[in-house]
Amino acid sequence: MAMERTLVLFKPDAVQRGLLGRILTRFEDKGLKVIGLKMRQFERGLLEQHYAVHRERPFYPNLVAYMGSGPVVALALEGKGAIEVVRKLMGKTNSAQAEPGTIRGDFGMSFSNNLVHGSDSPEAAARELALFFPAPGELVTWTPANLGWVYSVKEELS
Ligand code: IDP
Ligand code: MG
Repeated sequence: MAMERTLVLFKPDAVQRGLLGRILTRFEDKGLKVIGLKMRQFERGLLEQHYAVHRERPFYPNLVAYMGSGPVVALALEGKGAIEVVRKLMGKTNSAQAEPGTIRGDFGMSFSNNLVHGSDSPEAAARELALFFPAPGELVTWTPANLGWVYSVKEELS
């Protein structure tokens, strides 16, 4: 499995409800490496681009308005198969149907206000990371002290 990078957003409901720490802990506890982190109230144009694949969907106008309604935290994560790992930790889009144990399953009830975004493919991850972390140096290359314990050095890191 390849080392991947993926974009996570803590949506305005996660910020307003004071869930940033608990949600970030899910990702850290799993062994994913944080390589970028920022809080902004993002501009409408950027959010429209981010969700451009959903432009024709009925929920699109509300989605863009909600994502621009307050501060959002953008997080870049790295790990083996990180894109799918993050999607699994998030749970199903409709929080009411998301499995207990997932972020949406444990903290949410809503379809739209579902706390987190995670890229859904390598192509989406590359596009979204470039949108939210455009400047050189915004993503940090570093080696966690416990990397050789999170993964098998012989089987997974060489
Ligand atoms: P995802 O976030 O699980 O990848 P997508 O289908 O990519 O889900 O939809 C993007 C976001 O749009 C969702 O996270 C949710 O906030 C919102 N959304 C998607 N489908 C609906 C819907 O049917 N009703 C209301 N909001 C929706
Ligand atoms: Mg999606």
